[in-house]
This record gives sequence, C-alpha cells and structure tokens, in this order.
Amino acid sequence: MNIRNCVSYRLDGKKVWVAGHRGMVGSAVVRRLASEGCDILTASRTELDLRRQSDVEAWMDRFRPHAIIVAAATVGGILANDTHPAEFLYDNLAIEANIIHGAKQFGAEKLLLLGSSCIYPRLADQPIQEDALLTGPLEPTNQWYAVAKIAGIKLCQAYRRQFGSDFISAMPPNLYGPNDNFDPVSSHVLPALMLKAHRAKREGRREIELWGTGKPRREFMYVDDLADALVYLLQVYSGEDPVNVGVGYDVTISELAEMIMCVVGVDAQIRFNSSIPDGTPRKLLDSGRLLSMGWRPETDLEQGLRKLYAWYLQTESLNSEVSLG
Ligand code: GFB
Repeated sequence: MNIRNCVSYRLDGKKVWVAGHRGMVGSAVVRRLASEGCDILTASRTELDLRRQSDVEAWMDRFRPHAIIVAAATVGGILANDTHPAEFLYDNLAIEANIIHGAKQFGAEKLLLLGSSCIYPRLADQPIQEDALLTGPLEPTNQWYAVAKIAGIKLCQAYRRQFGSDFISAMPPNLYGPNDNFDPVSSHVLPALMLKAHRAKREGRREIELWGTGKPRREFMYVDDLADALVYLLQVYSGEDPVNVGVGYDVTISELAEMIMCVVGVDAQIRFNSSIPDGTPRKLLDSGRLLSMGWRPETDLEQGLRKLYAWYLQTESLNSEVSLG
C-alpha cells in the first residue's frame, strides 16, 4: 500500500451508520462492529426509503453519522439481474448518490461504499487487479448493477478530489452467509444450490438442477470475513482506488454443487439447464493490496458452507415453529 493511503481512524465513541443493516452484508457488519465501542445507527426500510433524496437528507441531518458503511443495495443472482435491469440500475444509483451526497453535506468523516467484482471487464486478466476497472466491456447479464456500482466508486473519488471527503470503496467477490436470500429464482448460486440440495434430501429426490454449464469459476467469501475486512479498511485505509477484498481462490460451479451436496448430505445427479446463461467465465480478484495492509480471511469454503447450512437449518426450524404457533 502507498504509505500516504495509510491512516488510523478510530471508531470508539463514533456514530457509525450501517445502511442496509438487515441484509446479509449489513447484518454481518453490525455483528462485527459490536466490539468496536461505537454507537451503531440503523434505519429500517419503512422508516427510510434510501431512494428518496429528501428523506435521506432529513434522516442524516437528524442523526449526523460520523462514519457510514453503504451496504444497502438492490441485489440478486444472474437471473434477477438480467430480468430487472431498471431496478438494479435505478435503485443502486439513487441509494449511492443520496447517501454519498448526504455524507458530504452533513459532514461525515468517513464513508465506505461496497461494490462488487462484477464492475470489472468480463474478460479481465485473472486474478483481477483494481486498475482493470473500465479497461473493457462488462458482462451483459449484470451490466446494470455494474454500471451503478462503478458510478458509486466514481462518486467517492469525485467527492474526495473536489471536497477532500474521506470516502473509500471495497470490491468483494461472490458472498454468502447468514441472512442471504434463499429464494430459488432471485438468489445467487450458493444459497440456491443449498436450498435445492436440502429439498432433494428432504424429498428423497436424486437429481438437482444447475443453471448454465457448471463451468464458470467463482470466488466465494463468507460474509463475516468480509465484514471484518470492511471494518479494517474503515480504520486503516484512505485512498481514491477501490480495494479488492477476496479469499484468493475460486471453484467451478459444478465443484461448488458437489461440495454443497456433501455438506447437506445428499447424493444426487446434476442436470444442467442450459437455457440460463453462465455469465462471466471467471472473476477471481487479486487482493494483494489488502493483504499488504495486513488483513487475512479466516473461513475456508468448506467451513463456511457448514456454518451456513447450520444457520439455515436453525432458521428453518425457528420459522416452522413460528408458523405452527
Ligand atoms: O451467483 P450467480 O447468480 O451470479 O450465478 P453471478 C453464478 C453462476 O452459477 C452462473 C450458475 O454461471 C449461474 O448460471 N448457477 C447454476 C446458478 N445454478 C444456479 C442457480 O440455481 N441459481 C443461480 N443464481 N445461479 C452475480 C451478479 O453474477 O454476481 C451480481 O449477477 C453480483 O450482480 C454477484 O455482482 C456477485 O456470479 O454470475
């Protein structure tokens, strides 16, 4: 890391707003911040629609957060991205613009925007370094989300250049963990396959469906590791360049399916549904910049899958108790 980008920002005693605190990433950030001695601010969706600028400004004026983590976003898997382009573009542009502009207006000391590895060109050299941004065409299935996230990164850079605002951005790979969306149509691949494997086991079926060819490679990170990295970056990093936050290895979708079936405890055949696209062939991040700052992930994929399946079973049984009661 360039020594000029290295800072020490203390969180104790600060008001830290986690925008999107009910989502998978936001809830992990709230868990991680609990030990930092800060005052965690949150706003529910009914209390605050982040797409409405005047509401966001009124809320920020009232609460005046010192630091902000922008984990709020409209997200989804490959099919949701491909079929809801307007929501993925508009919602994310509006959320980022409102929060970033409000942060400047109401004097936030620090802001971290969460991006995604899909901001990089579809055929970027692997592993992908941060400076690959805007060097080639995007993957068409998620270009809307990617363009919104690129605009968010550029907003952070622009406010830093023009106003000296300490706004930074971090790019994670494909994430998974508690509070993920398990809807089979709109979710990302990992929860979708866990749900399919779980249902096959419960119903005694010997087949699960995989979209595409199973050949694309993806890098998966457990969300509590991401939350730890985000809090670390908030404390030590101040710079214009986005920072990749990955685990350093990837697997094919077929390999992921085999691992998930092993964790769930089901032996099923895979049937490929080639009517749904593969998306990017590969998007492995080069996280060397973050590693050079002294941060390391803790959870390997198999451990993470076991933790997530345990969480899923517990949540499912709690939900069934609630619906029975
Ligand atoms: O996770 P996923 O939906 O999104 O799909 P992306 C990853 C790969 O898994 C694709 C395949 O090749 C899918 O075709 N796949 C196989 C499945 N079976 C399934 C299934 O049952 N459900 C799903 N969802 N996929 C997302 C972007 O791209 O990556 C987002 O759309 C975001 O915007 C995220 O950037 C990180 O990895 O292709």
